[in-house]
Amino acid sequence: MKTLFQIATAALLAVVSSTAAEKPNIIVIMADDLGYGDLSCYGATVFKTPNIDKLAAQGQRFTSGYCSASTCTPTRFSLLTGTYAFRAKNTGIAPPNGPAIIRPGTTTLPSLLQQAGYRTAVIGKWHLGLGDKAPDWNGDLKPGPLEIGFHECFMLPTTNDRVPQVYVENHKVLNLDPADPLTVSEKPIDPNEPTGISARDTLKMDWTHGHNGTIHNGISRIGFYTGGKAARFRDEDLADKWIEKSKAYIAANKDKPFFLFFAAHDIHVPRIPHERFQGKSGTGLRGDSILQFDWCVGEIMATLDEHKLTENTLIVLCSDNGPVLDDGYKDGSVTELGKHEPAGPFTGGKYTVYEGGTRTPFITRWPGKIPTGVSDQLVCTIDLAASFAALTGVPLPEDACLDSMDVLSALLDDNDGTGRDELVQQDNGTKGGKADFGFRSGDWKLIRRTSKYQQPAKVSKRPMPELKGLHSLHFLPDDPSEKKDVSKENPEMLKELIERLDAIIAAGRTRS
Ligand code: NG6
Ligand code: CA
Repeated sequence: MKTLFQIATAALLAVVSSTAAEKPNIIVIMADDLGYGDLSCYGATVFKTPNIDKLAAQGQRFTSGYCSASTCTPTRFSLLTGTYAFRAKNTGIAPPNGPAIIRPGTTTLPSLLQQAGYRTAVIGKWHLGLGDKAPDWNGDLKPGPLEIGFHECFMLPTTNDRVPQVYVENHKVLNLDPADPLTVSEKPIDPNEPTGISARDTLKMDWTHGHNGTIHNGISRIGFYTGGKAARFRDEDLADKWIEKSKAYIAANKDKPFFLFFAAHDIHVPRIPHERFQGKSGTGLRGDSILQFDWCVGEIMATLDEHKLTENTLIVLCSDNGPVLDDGYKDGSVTELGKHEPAGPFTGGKYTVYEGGTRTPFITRWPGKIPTGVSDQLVCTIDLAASFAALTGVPLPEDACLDSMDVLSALLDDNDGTGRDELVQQDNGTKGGKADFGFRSGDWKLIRRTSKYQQPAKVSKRPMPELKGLHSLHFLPDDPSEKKDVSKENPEMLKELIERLDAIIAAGRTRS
């Protein structure tokens, strides 16, 4: 039984916290496969990203900003649920017919913001599955984003190298003609439909591995589909469509707090930016796609200016995993790379637990609230749920967002804010439910693999370090590129970090 004093104190605290809460618009811009070195504000010199550079100059640019995994689906799972993906089943790269991974009833970043009174939307790539057992392409595509906290969505169901090339608006495939139903399969459906193998000579972009299923827009994909012809889009138009929809969403919600998850498809394969960006970066279509992404960021910033929302909008720019060059298509990413370093000073990239796999661009801007500068605080995309809940005054349920840390002061402050002390990094985590782990603790980094096999990242002309065992230990200030295993010289530290990682895994949560 509570005493009157306790009730009065609780009521007072509630008033204090609700008045302390702020409700700026929040836009999370997540790039796809964008590496630490892919922006000129992070050291790229071969081409320039002026819009993102401007965003960074007006806010904080983080040097230890991470995503939680080195592939898309687990990072997005963790962004939205605030829980490490390795704790949940089936959080590896989602296939074309994969069901909804985040189940209705889960507390999510957008559901928390809905509680705070926000309008919420996701525009862009989803890649977290749709439907109860599988997507019902010709019916209602649910559960999906609308069942876990988004009021609206306009998106690409998985990735654009996976079938089908259609937009999903709320629960429906957009422009689907019922007379031409859409069928999606892992196996060939119609033997007469040309594929990347049977009609390889007709392709406008050849494949290097996988990606030899159904052909659409001259590009063969992962998987097969028939029908839905009127609903199919051109790859070249994706970014323009995301911007058109985002502009409309911002305009429609300019008078209330809104949350936009702008999930760009750039710079994932197939890298087919709009014709106006092709050939512009000097590093092939991969760099051209970075220019397109930069344009998108500029359009979002201009839209905020137009509606006088800039001062009242918190933007977080991040990536879903580190960079990759050849990810299945001959798109010039290797041959035209030149001296560009997609992972900056780091080793590895997408699919790896080296720093290059998860240490990625991370920028926050909120004019007047966030001082300008560079921050070395450790922050991660998984922390946005708890941090936005703290910002907007929404209490986190005990059993939700199990690994999301409130790093709001680090996101908003100039270096005196508090970031994380430690972070678990993972790969795609599909090896029988296990994952390769990176574990950063202060300046130390433990790498722990499940096998000696390490998918080569090949994102740099610099060679990957040679693997000697399942563990390695690195002291990042001396060895940012994780080339020097110092575990022999520091057996105590190695032991401590392995035990700590095991404890984090066993505890089932890290948020107290
Ligand atoms: C891999 C694909 C790769 C990419 C990745 C997902 C092959 C050989 N490789 O399986 O091209 O689609 O999945 O990328 O098919 S992610 O950024 O969405 O995680
Ligand atoms: Ca990705």
